Amino acid sequence: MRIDLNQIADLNKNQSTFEVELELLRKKYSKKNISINSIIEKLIEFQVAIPSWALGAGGTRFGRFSYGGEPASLEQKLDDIGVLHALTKSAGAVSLHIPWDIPKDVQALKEVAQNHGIVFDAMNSNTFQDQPNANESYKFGSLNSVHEASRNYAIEHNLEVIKLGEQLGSKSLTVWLADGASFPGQLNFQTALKNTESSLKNIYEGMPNDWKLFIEYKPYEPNFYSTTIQDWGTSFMLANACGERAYTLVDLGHHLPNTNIEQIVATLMLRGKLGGFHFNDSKYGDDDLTVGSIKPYSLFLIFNELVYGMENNSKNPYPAWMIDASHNIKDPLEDLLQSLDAILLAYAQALLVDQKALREAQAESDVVACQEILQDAYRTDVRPLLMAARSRSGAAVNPLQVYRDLKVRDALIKERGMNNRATGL
Ligand code: PSV
Ligand code: MN
Repeated sequence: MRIDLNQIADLNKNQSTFEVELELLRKKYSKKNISINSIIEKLIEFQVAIPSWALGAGGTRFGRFSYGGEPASLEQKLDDIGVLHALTKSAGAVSLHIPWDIPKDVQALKEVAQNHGIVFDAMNSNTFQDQPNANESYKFGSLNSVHEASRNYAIEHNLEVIKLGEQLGSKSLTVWLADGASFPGQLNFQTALKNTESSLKNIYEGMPNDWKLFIEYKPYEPNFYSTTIQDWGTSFMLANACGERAYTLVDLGHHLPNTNIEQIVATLMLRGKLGGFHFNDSKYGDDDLTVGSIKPYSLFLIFNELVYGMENNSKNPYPAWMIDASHNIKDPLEDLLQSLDAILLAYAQALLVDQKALREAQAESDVVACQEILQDAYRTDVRPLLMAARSRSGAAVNPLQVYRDLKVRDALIKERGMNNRATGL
């Protein structure tokens, strides 16, 4: 399945009313010396990696409801990302999870990706599941394990993932560990942490010099008493222990309720240690819901800190953006289109914040003005900005509508049938 770019151009012709609203925005923001054109440029540049495991039905531990036309191979997954990228021009990267997605023919796969304009972003290792015929088990941990053989086995797996990533042109490895304890007393916390640090250092040493290591944290699940890398502080400490090219990765779903994620972002960026970012949304835990579906104001506040950090913390690398969500009842591609939209909306709102006025209001401790400035940006309808960015980059002005108008899911079902099952969780 490939989207015909002429069809997108044709459908865009009926969607030009946003130009009027754009002019109004231009007028309003030129008074504040905020350039609408440079915001549109930034929106066009913003690329979010799609994880290879998000293209099929996700499911929960209580069941899974299959989706027709799911991609059965890695090539088909790239084709699906190709659809998202053609419609939005903001999904120009894929993040692979190994061993869910081991390429059969690396060269052929690179060609498929290139044809779709997709690059290979961070590689993800998986030491939270035992694979068939595995020599060692991760049941009681991997990089933190009390068993040296399990630790070495997990280190070796990460080094293999790096080798594969090198062939694909990736430049980073994300390590998320399920390692922890389900019951008190099961683990010696200090030994578990020391083992994790030493294993991560081994992986770090095995990375090429131009690679980055992203260390992801999560408070609980699948272990419900303790997780060895439970929070940003632990990840930050481990990243510092590993070296300059090791960073913390923030996944929006990996915080206890009401955590101030925007403050975590600011702290990490101040120290140049925010390397990667996983987008999703949640009500209770790691719910992996569509980005912006539950807490759009929080997402805006987080983007406000990301924008500030990208402009003021030159030591912090440009973060690797990825959507890390799961789709239980929605068409996965429609869900990803909604997530991409929500990410860009929050980014555009944050770019509209009058930073100069905000600094002045902060300096005068004018709390009311500070809130007004932030909320003025948040309450601005930025959809015309996204539409302008898409129209200029050759994407669909209204991606979801075009996806439906072109009956993409029906075409995928016709091509692949009803019973394919994508690899992943
Ligand atoms: C774990 O919950 C996580 O956020 C990690 O990023 C994994 O790689 C991904 O989800 C898929 O399980
Ligand atoms: Mn994640």
